[in-house]
Amino acid sequence: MAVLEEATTPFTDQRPGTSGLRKTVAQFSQPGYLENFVQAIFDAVPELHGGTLVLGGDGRYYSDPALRTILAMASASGVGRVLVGRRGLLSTPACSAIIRRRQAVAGILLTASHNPGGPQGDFGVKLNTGNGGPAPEGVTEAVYARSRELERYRIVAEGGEVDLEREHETQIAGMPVAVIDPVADYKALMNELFDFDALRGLFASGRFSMVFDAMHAVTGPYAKALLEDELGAPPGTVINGEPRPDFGGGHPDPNPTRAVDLMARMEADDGPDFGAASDGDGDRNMIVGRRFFVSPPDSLAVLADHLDRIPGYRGRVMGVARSMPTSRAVDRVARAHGYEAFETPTGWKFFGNLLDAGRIQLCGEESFGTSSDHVREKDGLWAVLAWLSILAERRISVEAVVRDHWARFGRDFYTRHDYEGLTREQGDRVIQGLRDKLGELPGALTGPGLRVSGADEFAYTDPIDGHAIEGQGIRVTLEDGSRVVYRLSGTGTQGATLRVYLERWQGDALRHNDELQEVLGDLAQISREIAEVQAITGMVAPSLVV
Ligand code: VG1
Ligand code: CO
Repeated sequence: MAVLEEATTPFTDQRPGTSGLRKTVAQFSQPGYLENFVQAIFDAVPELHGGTLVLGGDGRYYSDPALRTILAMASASGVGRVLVGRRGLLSTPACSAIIRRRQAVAGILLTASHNPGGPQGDFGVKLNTGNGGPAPEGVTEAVYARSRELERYRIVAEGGEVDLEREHETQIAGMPVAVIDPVADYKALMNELFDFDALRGLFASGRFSMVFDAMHAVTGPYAKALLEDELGAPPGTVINGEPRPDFGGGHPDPNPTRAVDLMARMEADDGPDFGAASDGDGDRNMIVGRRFFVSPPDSLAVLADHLDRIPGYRGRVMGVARSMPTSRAVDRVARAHGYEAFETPTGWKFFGNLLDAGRIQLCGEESFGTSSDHVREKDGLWAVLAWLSILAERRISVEAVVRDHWARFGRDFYTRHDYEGLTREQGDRVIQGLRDKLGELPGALTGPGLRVSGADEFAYTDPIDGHAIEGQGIRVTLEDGSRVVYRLSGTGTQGATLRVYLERWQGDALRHNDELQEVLGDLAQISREIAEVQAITGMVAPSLVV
């Protein structure tokens, strides 16, 4: 085989974020840029020599050339075998499932998740390890270190010709390559967890309808195969179901602001009973009822309350976890059920050890991510099937399920305010400013008259391996128990985004109307006042409210 050694420039970039390397397409198309990072992966993950690699992505622009480069580089670096999704497609949770079911040693996912795609959009390379989860910090650090010293990468001359449109087995310079059905393993796994007959019964009842918005991203084929073909939902249940390189020009982030088609349908008088959407790579989910949005922390809490009634989980739920900025609603459910409850930093990789150790079976983040121990990633469609299971059993509306939850546990009013488009320097100044006054905040009286009762910066020690990490967000609590959390986004590709998370628990939630932002209005004001948002950023209000 002819292995070529090509020159590349050592990386001078900042370290990859929580979700691997995520950059603009323009940055990725610089000569040797993608190659540098990919070679660093092959060098830093020795298991790949002779091992099986799973390869795919959300189908975004630039995926095709990148797939072909990675295949030819894998061959040159001695990878044992590559399983690649047909048309280069694999959702993040499906990739995780395939790694686990087929004993692969790693996965490379070409995705920038919910970031927009297209020539002006973003691209990304994400590394998963043999447990099917995002590479832990030790591995990403090793890749990063290697990327900074690399001057050459290895690639075979042949390899650009693999037909990715059909399932078949082939080879590239001696390395076996299988082009596989992206959906089959995932569908089989869902069938093991959920009672498909019960879900079929729900659709067959004629008294239930749903719409799933795939946002022209990777979940279209998965949702059609599961909901329409397998469970009998009528054709047309899945909208925007054809994956497109630019996601149809949209922003594949499943929240009420971005999933406009779905929200419009759910507002209609004769709208569907149940709505859901997923993001670019299929790991996120938004759940909505008719004219009723379910906040992700509430969705997590409701799932925790019902999980042991779903076949795959009966009698084996021991614990649940949430990321720190996620509301504490799920903690109350854990207490009621006698489950252990964990609070982890933002980012799915922090759930990995707890899942591997069997300490938790369910986990979630406020950013529309929920999943269980069936994979080591967030799983958008899993959450949809879990909600369908609840609805099939209880035969009441989404709104009734959530209102019943609030009546039993109280309500955690919750919202996230994003201040986007800041410079890095502005973002850092906000966080540093808060850090500097952590000591003087407790006892301080805020403008709206509430006193601060506590302030700290979240640090985490992994209960399984003892790994410690600091600087994971600033937490401020008020005397009435409300909480304000501040952190900077780690997934953006330009500038900085300040995320401010607001929450207030009320036991008599049913007495309130649904004016969420009103209930949290004073907290929003307090959050800006404490962090001096206007003085530092010039912004008087968030640019995105979720
Ligand atoms: C965001 C979310 C975080 C999530 C991460 C990756 O990170 O807040 O909860 O784990 O995206 O999600 P940040 O640092 O921008 O706040 V995904 O769908 O890109 O895997
Ligand atoms: Co995602």
